[in-house]
Amino acid sequence: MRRLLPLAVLVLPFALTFCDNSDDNNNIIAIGPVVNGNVTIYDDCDSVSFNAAIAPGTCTKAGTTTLSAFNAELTANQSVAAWRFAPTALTVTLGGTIAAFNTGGENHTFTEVANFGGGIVPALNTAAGTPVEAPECAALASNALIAPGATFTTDQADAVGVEHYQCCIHPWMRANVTIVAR
Ligand SMILES: [Cu+2]
Repeated sequence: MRRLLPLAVLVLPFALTFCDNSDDNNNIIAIGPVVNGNVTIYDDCDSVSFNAAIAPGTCTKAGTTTLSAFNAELTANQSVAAWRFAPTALTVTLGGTIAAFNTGGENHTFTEVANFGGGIVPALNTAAGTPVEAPECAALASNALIAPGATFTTDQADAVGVEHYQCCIHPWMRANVTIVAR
């Protein structure tokens, strides 16, 4: 026991130094742990009818919604229920990110917008009742498309408040994210 004590005295100051550096690389004041969010992206496209009418590879899934059924529901409701984000409302802490996983068969985006608006497909915008394209969709980055099976992770939430996310292809796909202090 007598031999161990000097070693502990030597090691302890180093351990304290390491602990002290924990948040030097982060401008966000750490009060509690970062809570990130998860969103699942859903659609139900029938690959046969979608690929025949739009383009090969448009839909990679054997869903149950044919293109004509999709168009009929969109015309009737200005949205198609199976094309959605879940959840549509979630909370993350300051500094947190949101991982949006595409479990559907089509490309989608998870794009932060100041105000919900239309996307990049005029015909879908008209049918959805959002004829004016959101500026963030007009300026969509080439890597914003989330392929089936892929996950898109947002940047860190940098202010307390509510952030709006939408799909820039199917503009009725929306989520509100509340950012709270850590
Ligand atoms: Cu979409």
